[in-house]
Amino acid sequence: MRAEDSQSHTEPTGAPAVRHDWSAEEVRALFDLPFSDLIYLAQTVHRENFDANQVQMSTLLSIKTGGCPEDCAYCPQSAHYEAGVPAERLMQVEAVLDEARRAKAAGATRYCMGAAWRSPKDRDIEAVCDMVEGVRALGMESCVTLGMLSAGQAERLAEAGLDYYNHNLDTSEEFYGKIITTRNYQDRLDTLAHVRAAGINVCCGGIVGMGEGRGDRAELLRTLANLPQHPESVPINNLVQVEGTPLHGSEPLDAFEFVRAIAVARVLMPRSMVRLSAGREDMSDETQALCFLAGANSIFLGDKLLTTTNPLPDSDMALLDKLGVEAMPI
Ligand code: SAM
Ligand code: DTB
Ligand code: SF4
Repeated sequence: MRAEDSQSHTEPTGAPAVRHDWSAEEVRALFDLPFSDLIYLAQTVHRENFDANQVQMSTLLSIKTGGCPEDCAYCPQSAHYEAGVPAERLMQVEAVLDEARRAKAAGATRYCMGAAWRSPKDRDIEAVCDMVEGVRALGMESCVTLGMLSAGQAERLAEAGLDYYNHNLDTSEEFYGKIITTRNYQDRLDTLAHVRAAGINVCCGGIVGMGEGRGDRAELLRTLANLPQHPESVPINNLVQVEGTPLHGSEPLDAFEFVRAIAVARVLMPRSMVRLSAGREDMSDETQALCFLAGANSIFLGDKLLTTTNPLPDSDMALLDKLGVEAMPI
């Protein structure tokens, strides 16, 4: 586990302080650095905190697909759009654990289970707790993403041994209203506070390439870095454009701009795992290598994300092998 144990400003070790007071100007100035300067800074911070040749691997499974009442403009699982993803019921525990065993055999150390809910019902939480216990019994870390949680639901998941809860802020508070109208930014922050209070590690990041500006990307990362405690995992997703969703046909983000977002996340949250998340299928090997150089140290392994495709594990292993990158142990 890579929880930050100390996040104070004055650290007697001489290690650079983990900060929570970044100004908008400071973060924007990082984004605006010459590319080589930014990568050099991010790689330096990365090496101060991690083995630079290790990448953590998580595998995703959609345990409850489609029919979601929320209107997230990027998401093929929203019932508001026709993206060809039919609504399904929550999977049975044993079927989930069969998939988790396969993921472990393929090299994943964390199993992430996602549900297309606005928020879970208490009886759903009980079924998910069985899944969490089963995944942990396999010797894997567990992560779930189920939408908004009450304080009590977060405590119940903690009791079952849940290691991580994923809940993304997605973008800046200002741009958020252009992407989702059925919930607000504060709803997201409240769930993150419940997860943190329950003692579960926080996995929180966002999506870039949704038509937002550099200022929105900077504000997203600043909001994450200025939380009372940095999320232990920070997934940076590049929008996967799915036909039928409102964001299909958006102008794709320049690859260097994506790498900049990874680098700024690394500099702002030096001890967090920065995950090069959705969108890798549309990236060249060289862009992914630049992301690792910029401080990304986690990926999703497996040919499927939730409903969309991801690079084949064999091709990922070949890339990591070419780069001399090893799997990070738990
Ligand atoms: N329904 C829950 C929620 O939204 O919190 C959990 C599942 S939801 C699919 C998890 C995350 O997947 C979203 O917060 C979003 O960041 C990411 N995501 C969904 N669709 C995506 C897409 N087309 N491209 C990139 N990321 C996406
Ligand atoms: C995250 O930040 N990215 C993952 C995980 N958390 C749940 C989800 C990506 C979903 C991509 C679209 C899909 O496959 O449906
Ligand atoms: Fe529902 Fe989550 Fe998709 Fe939004 S991102 S529509 S909440 S499944």
